[in-house]
Amino acid sequence: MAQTAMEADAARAVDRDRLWRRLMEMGRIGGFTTEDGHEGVNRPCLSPLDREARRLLIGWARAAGLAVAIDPAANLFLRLEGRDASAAPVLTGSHMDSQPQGGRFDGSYGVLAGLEAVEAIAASGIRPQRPIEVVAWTNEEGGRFAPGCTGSMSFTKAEPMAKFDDIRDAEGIRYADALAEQLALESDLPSRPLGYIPHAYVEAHIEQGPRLEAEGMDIGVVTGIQGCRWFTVTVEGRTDHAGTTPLRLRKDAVQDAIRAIQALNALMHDPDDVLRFTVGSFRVKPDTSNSVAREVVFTIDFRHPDAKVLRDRGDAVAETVARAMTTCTARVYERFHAAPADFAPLVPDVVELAARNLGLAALRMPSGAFHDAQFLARLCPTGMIFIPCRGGVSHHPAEYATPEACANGARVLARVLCDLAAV
Ligand code: HGY
Ligand code: MN
Ligand code: MN
Repeated sequence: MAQTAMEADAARAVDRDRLWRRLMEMGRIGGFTTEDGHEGVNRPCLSPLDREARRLLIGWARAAGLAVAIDPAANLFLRLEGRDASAAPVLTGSHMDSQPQGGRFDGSYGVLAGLEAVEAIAASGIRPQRPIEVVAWTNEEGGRFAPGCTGSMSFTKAEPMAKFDDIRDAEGIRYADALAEQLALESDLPSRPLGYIPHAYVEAHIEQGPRLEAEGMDIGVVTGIQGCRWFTVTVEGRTDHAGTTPLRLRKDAVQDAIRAIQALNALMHDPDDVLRFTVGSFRVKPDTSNSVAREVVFTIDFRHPDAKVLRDRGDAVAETVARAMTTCTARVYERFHAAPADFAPLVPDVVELAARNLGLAALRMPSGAFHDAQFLARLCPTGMIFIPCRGGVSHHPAEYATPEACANGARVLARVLCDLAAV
């Protein structure tokens, strides 16, 4: 049978309702309903909720005849065997962990669309030349243990896994201990060594931005991912009585932290609004209204598609903070640095052709959000398939994509996987 005919069969075999049922069922693990009726998800990585979600996924995968395995970073693999079992697999997938105020689609969609596409390929009677694997990466979000992408950075050797050992969550639990617990509780799963070179990697994901919806497009053909740098700034002063201490004698960590953020706003100013600069966490100690703050810890999330801007402005963060101090001292620690990733044309071209063969409107575009694909791109031909999400909203309980949009992405993915695994 001709390749394109097989791809068409695989896309037709995608079961829209089954994918939607699974997305909704998965969304109930760590799910919550907001006062205004949105269905959010709070599913931290390496948690009992994460393990519950993985067991649900494993059950579906095994029922579909896929082989399950886990690596030392707790990355979870679901494998459809190929005619040549020794060939480098085509890899697809995403992540199962969410932001604390996350949605039902960020990450989960890419894993479940991958499972759906692989099941559709098998159901259409295609035995791909290469194995196809669906992966659920550990800790993409970095919500519990910062930074994110520790699973894919370990898999791709972007960083040694041991580098993450002593990261602590808000309760003081070490990443290494949470990982060891996950591996122990999933010790019934076949284990495999850390890392291999995939033949190619393709990840389906909601856009997490407004363009596809605004431009009436069905599919985003992702061409690359902007760079991202995360910093933690610690401003140290001295706590004093709020009623008796004259301002001229204070070492007020909040006031100097505000000065530092104002100076960083100036550093990061971009009249073209391409640069992204976010202070998302701002923690004060002792955090009482009648004591002068002795410490502020705030985070910086800085992103830009241009490597030079990312380097020049990012490298100026520490001195900008230091210059802003009047009575306090400051420490700046960089905890994440993902260079901009430009995808080689191979996979984006296959994605665009698959969308066109399905009669879907496709738009070539970069990703503003980071993804595990950013690290896979250093290892093998990589691409992403975006689907529209309502209002571009993400990292929010109101995150939503329609059943048809989800199925479209899985249909494109099924064709792409067939194509990439054929030789
Ligand atoms: O933060 C990000 O860009 C991703 O959604 N975790
Ligand atoms: Mn994501
Ligand atoms: Mn996310």
